[in-house]
Amino acid sequence: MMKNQRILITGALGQLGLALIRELSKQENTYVLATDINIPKNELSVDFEQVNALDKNRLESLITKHEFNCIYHFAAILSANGEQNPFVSWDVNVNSFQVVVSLAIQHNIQRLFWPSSIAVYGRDKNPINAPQQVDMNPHTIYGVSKLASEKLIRYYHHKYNIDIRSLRLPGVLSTDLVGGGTTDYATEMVQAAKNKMPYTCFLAPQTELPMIYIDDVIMAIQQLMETDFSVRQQAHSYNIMGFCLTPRKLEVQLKKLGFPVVVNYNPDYRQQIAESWPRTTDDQLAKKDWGWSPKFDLKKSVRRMLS
Ligand code: AKB
Repeated sequence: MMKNQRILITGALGQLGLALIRELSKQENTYVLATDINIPKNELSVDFEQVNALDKNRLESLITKHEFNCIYHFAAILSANGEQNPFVSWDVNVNSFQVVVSLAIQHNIQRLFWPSSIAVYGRDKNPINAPQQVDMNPHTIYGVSKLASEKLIRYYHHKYNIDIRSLRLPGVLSTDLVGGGTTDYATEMVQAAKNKMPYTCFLAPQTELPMIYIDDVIMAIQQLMETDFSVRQQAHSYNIMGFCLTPRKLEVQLKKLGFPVVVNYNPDYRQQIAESWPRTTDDQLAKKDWGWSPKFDLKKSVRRMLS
């Protein structure tokens, strides 16, 4: 781990940011500044500034003031929301990446983390065990922007030797739901079960997608950020996944755990997005390069979310 970490987080009020803040707050010798375009609903355990991740001048003044040596860049518009306005989605997803990476190069930031997504795969993907490297033709602007940024990671790594670490994430189960994603149904259904409310699921009952529990994501991010890599190993967006889930499997699991949720199925445009993604991904490379091994299966994840 880097000694005296000085960390900047963009898009900090999303699912990943909030969980990472909780984890980083436990660490000694670590200063964290969380930033987001929105303001927090609840008090955070770290400093916060309201910043648009496209505002290069504002970010630069914060980098100069706080002398960060590490950035987690989470600001993004997710798959379902992205389809409402592809141009805005590209702007936020790719141009904020450009802003953050250019500042990181200019200010000698040692290490950056940026999450990619299974959305980089398209209809012509291998639906089962989707390989780490394969032709990719994403179906959403979110996937297109993630794939473009994956390519930029490689390019900037070769051109400027900048150390950007990345995971290609499946749907993430957590209690911090922010919204706008296609895999959000899982967190929404658990919330509904917890609150004894009926739930209308926007995906069909048998729609299979790869999923992961948030604690495994945070563990993976930390492992990846702390690994001493050879040059060859940097510049990958590593596939990782926990388990394969369908809405029906989740409904059954909730009932087994004593939460008799009533689920209605009413698939909408998000069904097409889900069907363009793989059902499972091959995460062998992450296992080989830095020892990835998930700890949470479906039952353990749902139990944790309900507790
Ligand atoms: C989404 O559903 O858009 C995200 C993702 C899979 O990247 N959760």
